[in-house]
Amino acid sequence: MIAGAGAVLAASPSMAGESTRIPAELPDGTRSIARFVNLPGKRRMLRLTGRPPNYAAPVNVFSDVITPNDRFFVRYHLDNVPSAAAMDGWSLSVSGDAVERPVQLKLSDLLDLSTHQVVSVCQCAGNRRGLIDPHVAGVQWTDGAMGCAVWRGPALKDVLNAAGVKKEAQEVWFEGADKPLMDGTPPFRKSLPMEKAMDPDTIVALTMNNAPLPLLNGYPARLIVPGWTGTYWMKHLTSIEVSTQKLNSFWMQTAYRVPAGLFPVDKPFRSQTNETTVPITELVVNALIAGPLEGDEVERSGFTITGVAWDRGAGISRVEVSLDGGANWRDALLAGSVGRYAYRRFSLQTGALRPGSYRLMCRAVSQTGEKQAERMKVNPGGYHNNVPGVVTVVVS
Ligand SMILES: Nc1nc2c(c(=O)[nH]1)N[C@H]1C(S)=C(S)[C@@H](COP(=O)(O)O)O[C@H]1N2
Ligand SMILES: [Mo]
Repeated sequence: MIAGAGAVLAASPSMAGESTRIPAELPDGTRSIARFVNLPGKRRMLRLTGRPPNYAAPVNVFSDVITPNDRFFVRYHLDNVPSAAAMDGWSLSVSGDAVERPVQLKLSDLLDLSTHQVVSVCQCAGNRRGLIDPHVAGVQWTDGAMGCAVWRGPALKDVLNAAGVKKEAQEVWFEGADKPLMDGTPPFRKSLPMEKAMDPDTIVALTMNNAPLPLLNGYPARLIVPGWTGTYWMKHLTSIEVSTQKLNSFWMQTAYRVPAGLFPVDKPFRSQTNETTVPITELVVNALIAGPLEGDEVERSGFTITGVAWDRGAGISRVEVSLDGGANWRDALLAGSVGRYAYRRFSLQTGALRPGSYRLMCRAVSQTGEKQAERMKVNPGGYHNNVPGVVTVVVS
């Protein structure tokens, strides 16, 4: 007889292990090149493209609410990631037609400002794009184009105030150190509306999980925009402009947009809105099973289903789990919150089960009553996929 906790451990040997799976739903072209690889400062990440570097975390990483730095996903649009050496003597310029006096801030200047901490999910808008059927163009992400970390640094508003913000300011524009290699490739530039830029939780992070930012996650400084998709989280931040104008960049006006009205938000980004499309901004509520893993054999005495749920910052009110592909749902147990923008861990103890195959699913509801979509809200970018996924396990 195996008793108590021992039975749970024995029931799901791979829960503590690593997912080695390259999802079958990915398009063939991606499956044939996708590999789990180590890279500087990272271990066992799923490489989807090498140039530019795009690496997803394996799903077992999300058994914890904090994603370790060496398992945090990597997303770049441009090929020439700056070297750590190139960041020696780094400084940040704050200028634009809506500041009183342009300033050039050194790292020591940022360290002189008061430090703010936020625990937040960074999720690519295209997370789980590769699992959409039919496939749409873009990096064919699994569910690992996200992570949650403890970020620390000065509030962006304090950085902007060092230059003095004029009342006519409309947007804040951002640029990083990675520049296009070829003429004609649009530089990666993004902007925020004043309200989000002045939010005390929007920070210029200098550390991630109490360590310097990994190079591939934006060393030495990156923007943290809690509740908003990763595209605004500018890495290797070098230039900030406070402007009376909207930013006309490819990455604001063409890419990262969704059909107007498809994904309701609390605070529209008005200066970047047109009649047909809006920039993708606030996250949608979502949840993911991190264990057991697809294809696992589990004990008939029962096992624990665990995972994380997250949303745009309202907080998670409920997670339900199904063992039968969505026919019946049970409430999962929610662990304590580590922050409104962070992952919230959930678990469900199945109890004894008959032999057979089980289709595990989970779905979350936010404090405002936002629910996950039952069917993909089709959009050209394949953004905001929060349709519950299925993990199939076998009880033998
Ligand atoms: N400088 C720079 N910052 C960037 C990007 C980029 O290509 N260059 N990509 C953005 C996008 S789309 C995402 S999803 C996040 C990913 O952050 P990560 O690579 O630290 O996981 O960074 C954002 N910041
Ligand atoms: Mo992204």
